[in-house]
Amino acid sequence: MQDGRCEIRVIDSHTAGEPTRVIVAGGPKLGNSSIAARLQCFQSQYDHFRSASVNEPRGSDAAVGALLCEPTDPSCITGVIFFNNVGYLGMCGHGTIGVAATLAHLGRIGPGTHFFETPVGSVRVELHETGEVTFENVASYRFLKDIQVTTGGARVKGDVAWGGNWFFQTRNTPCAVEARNLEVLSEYAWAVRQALAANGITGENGKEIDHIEISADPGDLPAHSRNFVLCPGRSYDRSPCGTGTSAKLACLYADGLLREGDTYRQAGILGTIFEGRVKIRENQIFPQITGRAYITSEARLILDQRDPFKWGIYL
Ligand code: PYC
Repeated sequence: MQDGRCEIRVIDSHTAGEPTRVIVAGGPKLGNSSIAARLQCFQSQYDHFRSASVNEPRGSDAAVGALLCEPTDPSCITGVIFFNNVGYLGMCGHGTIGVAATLAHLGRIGPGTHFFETPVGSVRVELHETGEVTFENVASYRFLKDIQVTTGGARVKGDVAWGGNWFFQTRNTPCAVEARNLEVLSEYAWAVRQALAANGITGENGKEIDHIEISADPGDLPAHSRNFVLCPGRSYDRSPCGTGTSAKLACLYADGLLREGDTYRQAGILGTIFEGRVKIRENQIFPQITGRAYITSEARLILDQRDPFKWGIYL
């Protein structure tokens, strides 16, 4: 804090429409423990930094933040902790692509292979000469198949799967999966999330299922399916969701509907597309997702101690 104010330096990008705000300087100092332990420290001691950087009035409900930190694994170029308007993420696919684009923008990486250390494991990131990015996610898997809940009298059936975050994957939908129906889709997905919680349906080890993915046929889009993904803070993913696509690929592979090396094109609610494949190692499914991010701004967030909302609108 200097002259009653402090500054956080950020670089903003969007990946297939979904924003990422990377904190490159001025973030909290979280020590040298594992990235998962540093996430706990961020959450318990510095949560106001999360709110200040992604919540209004500086951010938006859709913004995902990424705090860069020193990796513990020397083969990684950076550690990264992802967060959003209500809390923290294990991994973030669109965010990983955004971090790669940001590091390239800063001249810290060039085309080639790099590793990022996240709270749920290391991910391999390939920056292509074209500017596209492919990341190989942490091992992904289906945990529960054909789970059924009822909401508003309607039965909803789907799978619970891990793709770096916990997802409920369903093909049930109250309307066409198109941007004109965002409000109806959001209400429905929120009700599904609440019904899962009310029925005690969780991910492994009781972990909350905080992402709901509704998949449908892609219509005229050059894709295999189109999705709508509701994120933990009730905002929808503008991109096809990298961790959601990973969880979906794991389910498709488990059902014999996708083979190693096949390309699966996942469209999101805005019509933007991620390309996915799976790699199998030691009987585990490693999704590989390709997309592209664009840098939209470089900024210094100013936290003025006289400002009643210096830590964001923090409800
Ligand atoms: O791309 O994995 C993703 C993601 C998670 C939440 C928002 N985007």
